[in-house]
Amino acid sequence: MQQSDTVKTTCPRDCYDSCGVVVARRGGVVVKVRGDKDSPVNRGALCGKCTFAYNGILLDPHKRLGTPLKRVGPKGKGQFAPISWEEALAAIASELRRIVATRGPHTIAYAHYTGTISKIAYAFPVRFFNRLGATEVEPDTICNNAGHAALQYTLGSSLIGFDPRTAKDARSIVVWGANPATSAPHAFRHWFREAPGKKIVVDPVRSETARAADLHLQLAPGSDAALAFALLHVLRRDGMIDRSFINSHVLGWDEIDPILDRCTPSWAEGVTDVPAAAIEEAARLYGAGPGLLWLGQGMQRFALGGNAFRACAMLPTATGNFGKPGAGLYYLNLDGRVRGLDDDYLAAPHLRQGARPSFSHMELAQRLEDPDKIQALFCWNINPAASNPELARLRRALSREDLFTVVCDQFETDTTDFADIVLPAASFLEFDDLVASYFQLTLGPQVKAQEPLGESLPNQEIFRRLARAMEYENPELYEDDGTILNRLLNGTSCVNGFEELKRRGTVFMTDEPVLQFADLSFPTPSGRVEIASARAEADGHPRLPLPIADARPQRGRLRLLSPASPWLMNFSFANEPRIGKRLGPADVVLNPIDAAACGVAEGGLVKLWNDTGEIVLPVRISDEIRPGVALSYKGRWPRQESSRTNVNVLNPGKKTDMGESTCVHGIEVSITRMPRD
Ligand SMILES: Nc1nc2c(c(=O)[nH]1)N[C@H]1C(S)=C(S)[C@@H](COP(=O)(O)OP(=O)(O)OC[C@H]3O[C@@H](n4cnc5c(=O)[nH]c(N)nc54)[C@H](O)[C@@H]3O)O[C@H]1N2
Ligand SMILES: Nc1nc2c(c(=O)[nH]1)N[C@H]1C(S)=C(S)[C@@H](COP(=O)(O)OP(=O)(O)OC[C@H]3O[C@@H](n4cnc5c(=O)[nH]c(N)nc54)[C@H](O)[C@@H]3O)O[C@H]1N2
Ligand SMILES: [Mo]
Repeated sequence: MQQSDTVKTTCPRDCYDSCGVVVARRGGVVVKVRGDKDSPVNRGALCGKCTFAYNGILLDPHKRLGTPLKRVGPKGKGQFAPISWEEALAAIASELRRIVATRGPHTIAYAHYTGTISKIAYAFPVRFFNRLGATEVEPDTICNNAGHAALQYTLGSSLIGFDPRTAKDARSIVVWGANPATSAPHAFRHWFREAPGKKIVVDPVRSETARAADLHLQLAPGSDAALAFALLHVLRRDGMIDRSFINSHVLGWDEIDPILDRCTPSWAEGVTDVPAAAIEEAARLYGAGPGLLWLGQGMQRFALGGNAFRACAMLPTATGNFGKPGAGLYYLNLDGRVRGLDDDYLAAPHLRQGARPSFSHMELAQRLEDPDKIQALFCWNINPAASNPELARLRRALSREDLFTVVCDQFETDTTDFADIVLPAASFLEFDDLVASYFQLTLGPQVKAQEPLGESLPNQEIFRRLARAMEYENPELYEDDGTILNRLLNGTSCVNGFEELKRRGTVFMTDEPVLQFADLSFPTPSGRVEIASARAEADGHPRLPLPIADARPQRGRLRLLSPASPWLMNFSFANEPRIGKRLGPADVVLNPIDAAACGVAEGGLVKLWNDTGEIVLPVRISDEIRPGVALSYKGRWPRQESSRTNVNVLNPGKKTDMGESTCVHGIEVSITRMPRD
């Protein structure tokens, strides 16, 4: 009889939760994946999407890529023949050598993001490209770089947030432009819902999170900075500003102070559509005592996203909401040092000679069109032929016969369709690694529960083998996982080595909540919170945040929002049949007023269009969104859709005011009713 046992591991999806997972196996083969009841984060549950995907496509040898593949048909058609690893690596090495010798290594681009956030599989491949001298497609520009840039100026770091456990001491929790009910389902259930403080949600959509709040400010998209200034106006008027904190720890309040005079709630009502009385109420709740402010990634994806972040960061600053229990601001908890993790070394930046060439995802289509700029493209942990802007243009550029393209994934995707060589990646159930949540201050082991399916390999092993094929000699390129894990964990006090972490599963860094900026020294040049930023000014930005908003869409046009879907994980899992059944066909949500103006009924078809592209979708009518807004969730795969595209065909790839980042929630579209056929 085959032996049955269980393995504790951690979900490495790009999600705030990083759930504890228990894997049941028989004879060393995974039979069931479920939540770990000992995990303080998910307390035994696993979300619906991961339950389906981890017990479905991830274990299915017919769905997973099992061998390296070589293109045998036209680009973009996904026609391949299996080849051996030896052949694949030799073919790649020979092309890379040729391009380095003829065009230079900077004409080799690599794109990667957060298909997995486990430490080694995320970062180790970058060592290879640093050694090669290739050009990086700036990872965060597809997601959250405007917020990073803004908080760098103001706080000196965007990576140190409040410890969510301090919510027990908070009188209010403001969730501004995030929808944890979808994007952090367990944090929503066990953190947001259970926290004792008053909840305020700022979102143009009446999301499930907004519905669970005490107060929902349903603002016009892109008007966040104006709202923040009006809140500050009321806080100042009502004596809720912390002057002693400002005097000791803030630069530039004196310059903001006179601007606040005109930022009355009634002025803001005109700019944001939030009733003045609701602004008064929100200021009263936030000003009442220690409060937490979560700035979501959704709220920096528009033209003035950086300015909006700087404006919102003034709220905890003006009220002294730092360095004490129940207080703080959170964007992402990604600073390895907070957990004692030495993760700066993971990508071995010293292997690079000179500056790191890079460009924004917003330029990917345009750059790939030009053979003088880009000769080869590598993708791993990312599916840009579904997730990037300017989708039609990008897919045309990816069709270039002379663009040598290598894609590493677990599945055939829209991006593998364009590859010359496809490399099969192992799943998180098939190798050891380490997962650090970007919300909770936890660490979790990723533990090998079975052998990789087929001939698939972990990212790190693939790039070790590629380094060998290139005959590179740097030892960093061959460092083994065990050594890396030990080095990473050396500085942590919460666990004594990887073996102990494997036994314990998800652990918190400390027993008590960590205080954000406990010593009230901020990692800015002045050591203070820099509302007025000389660095921003030197980079060509305004010295101060400004009380401004995105222009409203032109007459007859709508603002298209495409946030996270509860059933998809970014652009992953769309190929899981049980998820497809739950999702049904892609659609667009319109407010009854906009649906009536367009003359479309529930289920009717509309064309969404602008100068960049068009897509036809069925309509769902709901007042969960404001008039003037259209909503269509992200994550659809063009190769599976009857339209053969997704909403990213409408995204012109405009850059945010800071960080050259995505404006995906700033897209404007016209809508036209389509006849039924
Ligand atoms: N319209 C619209 N578009 C958006 C967004 C939006 O809000 N609206 N959001 C943007 C944001 S925030 C993001 S982060 C991006 C995300 O977009 P992507 O990064 O493209 O999507 P993911 O699904 O995270 O991951 C991509 C691939 O990684 C693969 N993968 C998983 N694990 C591994 C592994 O261990 N090794 C390898 N080699 N591959 C692996 C998965 O199978 C998947 O195909 O999309 C952006 N695009
Ligand atoms: N289930 C699931 N979970 C996910 C993901 C997923 O695809 N599916 N993706 C993961 C990734 S990569 C990321 S980056 C995060 C993203 O998760 P979040 O940080 O929650 O961001 P979004 O889902 O993009 O958008 C959140 C909210 O921002 C609102 N919003 C849009 N425009 C504005 C605006 O102008 N102002 C304000 N105040 N709000 C606005 C949207 O209506 C939406 O409800 O989630 C992660 N978790
Ligand atoms: Mo993201």
